[in-house]
Amino acid sequence: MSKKGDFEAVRKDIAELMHQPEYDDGSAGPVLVRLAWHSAGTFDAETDTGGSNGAGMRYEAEGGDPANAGLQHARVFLEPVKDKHSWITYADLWTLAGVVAIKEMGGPTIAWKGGRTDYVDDSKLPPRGRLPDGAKGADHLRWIFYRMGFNDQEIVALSGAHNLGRCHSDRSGFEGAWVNNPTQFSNQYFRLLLSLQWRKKTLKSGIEQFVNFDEDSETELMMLPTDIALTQDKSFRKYVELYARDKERFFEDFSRVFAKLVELGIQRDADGNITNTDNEKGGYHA
Ligand code: CCH
Repeated sequence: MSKKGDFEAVRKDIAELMHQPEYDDGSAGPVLVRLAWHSAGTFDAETDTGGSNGAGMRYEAEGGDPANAGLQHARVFLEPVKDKHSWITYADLWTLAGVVAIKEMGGPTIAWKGGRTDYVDDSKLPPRGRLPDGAKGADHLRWIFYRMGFNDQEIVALSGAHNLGRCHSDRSGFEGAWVNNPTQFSNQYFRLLLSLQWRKKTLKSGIEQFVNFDEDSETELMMLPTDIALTQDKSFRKYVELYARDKERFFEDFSRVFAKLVELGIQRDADGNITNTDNEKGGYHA
């Protein structure tokens, strides 16, 4: 048990659980990043509902959303950290784990503040369908991400997280990894989007994705229809080109936009305390 508020101790323990030789590509990192993103990516600016505060994914209404299939693995990885530092809220733990995982996998430092609570306000619960559907196109991406308050450049920067991890046929139905080294954060995803020829492939399940056979590694890489849409839409493509040629710029923009993602729906006072949640009902004051 660490001292209440000792986020450094929590960061250290998250970093230590990253190495998981039996799991996927040997790292818990990618699925932790996806957990952070899905916990926050339900936000709707207009109704001020959804977002990471409240850690609603612990409950069936949100956790059982098919879009969240597989994220129980991430939550299970983090359970020993929660046991050890029981003062931390799940809402803080999940978002912090994403930030730590990105750094551990060679990505940028991302600003992060604690203070989220685990109090679930039923009136703020997001309905299902708030997360993006990989089978769709550019209009769908805008519809989903504009709702959270992101612009085209931010959508492309965030999509660069697909440098990490893979698709699982028993989770989303899609199959495979986007890049050859899916536990190393880089701008490879953008470079491959532009440099390889992607052809449509229909999986046995009937699901369509894009693939390229990589001669060097003798593995088949994949892209979702939404990934390919980033190269077909003029406004999105500009930023795919920028991030493919300028890794530093991608790291900077990704860092800023991921920090914004995990703060969606959270208002803070000058001291950093969250002001728009019922702190009396649980949680930790920053
Ligand atoms: Fe994603 N993502 N994502 N994604 N994603 C999947 C996996 C990961 C979409 C669909 C999918 C973001 C945006 C989108 C990660 C991070 C981010 C999968 C496979 C699908 C499908 C799931 C499976 O089968 O396990 C779509 C559509 C969008 C639209 O923009 C954003 C934004 C982020 C983070 C900033 C990461 C990481 C993974 C890998 C997870 C793993 O388990 O390896």
